[in-house]
Amino acid sequence: MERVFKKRLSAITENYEKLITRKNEPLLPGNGIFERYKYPVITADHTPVFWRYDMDSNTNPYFMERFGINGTFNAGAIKWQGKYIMVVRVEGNDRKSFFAIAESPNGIDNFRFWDYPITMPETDIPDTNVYDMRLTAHEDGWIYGVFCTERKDPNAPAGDLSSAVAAAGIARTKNLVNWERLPDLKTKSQQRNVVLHPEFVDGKYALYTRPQDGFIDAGSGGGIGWALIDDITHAEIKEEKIINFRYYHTIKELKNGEGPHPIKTSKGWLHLAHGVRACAAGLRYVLYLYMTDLKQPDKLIAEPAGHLMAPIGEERVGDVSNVLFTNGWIADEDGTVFLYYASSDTRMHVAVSSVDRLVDYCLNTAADGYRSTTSVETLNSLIRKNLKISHKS
Ligand code: M1P
Repeated sequence: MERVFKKRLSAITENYEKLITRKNEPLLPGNGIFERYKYPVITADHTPVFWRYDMDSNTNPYFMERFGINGTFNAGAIKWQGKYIMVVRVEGNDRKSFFAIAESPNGIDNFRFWDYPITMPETDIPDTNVYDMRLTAHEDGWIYGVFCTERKDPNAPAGDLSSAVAAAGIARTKNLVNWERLPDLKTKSQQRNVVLHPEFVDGKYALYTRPQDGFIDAGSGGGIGWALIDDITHAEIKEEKIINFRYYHTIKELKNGEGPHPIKTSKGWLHLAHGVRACAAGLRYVLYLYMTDLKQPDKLIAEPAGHLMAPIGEERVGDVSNVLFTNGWIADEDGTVFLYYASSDTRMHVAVSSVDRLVDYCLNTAADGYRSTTSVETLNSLIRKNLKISHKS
């Protein structure tokens, strides 16, 4: 038996080290807007062997998994003490998600989890499931984590075991280890995809919101909202307005949601979001960009038509297939942008771009005209321009 234990321990540890230290490579030439990378940056197999296995041969003679990890996805991100940090949504085989930190020296590979997951304090009403944390290093000096806390709907009729209520949980930290849990965001509707803006606006905290009719259905919510908050330690939405609307026959017809907090650029705030539409295969989640005014972060100034990224290849398949979702990106001092995205609620990937390139994409890509005819007009003007250039040369 000892032989089985040792053989499996050594094979699994060896595979794990190989995976963690594997060099990632850009997929070139790409589309000029960003480069995808060949390998996912974090998968369930990246979680430490000592999380998944009891490493004592007396209590685990077969060296079998004792704590299965189902997925590692929807990670918040931050550059902290020179390291690229992701706060990953780790989901166990028991369907419960929790947060755990993985760090990399370069942002594209060698992500390694810290020894322990985050112990997130609870409010008086225990969370059933927590997920999708957005990290904001706020100008008040705290690092905030705003995430979805899901609980069973207390008004669900007897026998209904799936109705749930989504709210925004708020926590803050100075060291990413010890977290202070603040009261959940008070709001009239259910909320998911709530994000804290990094600066005060009119002396107040500002939140991107996503009002929704039910746990799943964004319904009459209208799109990505905006609300100013007097006191983050007792956050309450008194007024909320929509700043990024949903439209018929677009990539965000059914739902949308802010990704990570926007990046401040000289031309305005650069926003990354997800959009959802329905099709015969189910829901299709894609990523898109938009920009808002530098002085008025709630005023839309540009939005290219359609998606920036949609699921391709292996990204299309997973626990919830046909989904790209993002809640983390890092803008480096030199303008490089590491865009972290999850595919199909299963694994994390990186795409690399720059602030200049993403702003160029936003400001110089045609907006949606909402009709086939307007798309053909946009294409024709590009073709005419290009053919003139090629006739000249
Ligand atoms: O399964 C896809 C995503 O669904 C939800 O996103 P949204 O609220 O926009 O529909 C979230 O549960 C998210 O975690 C998940 O990735």
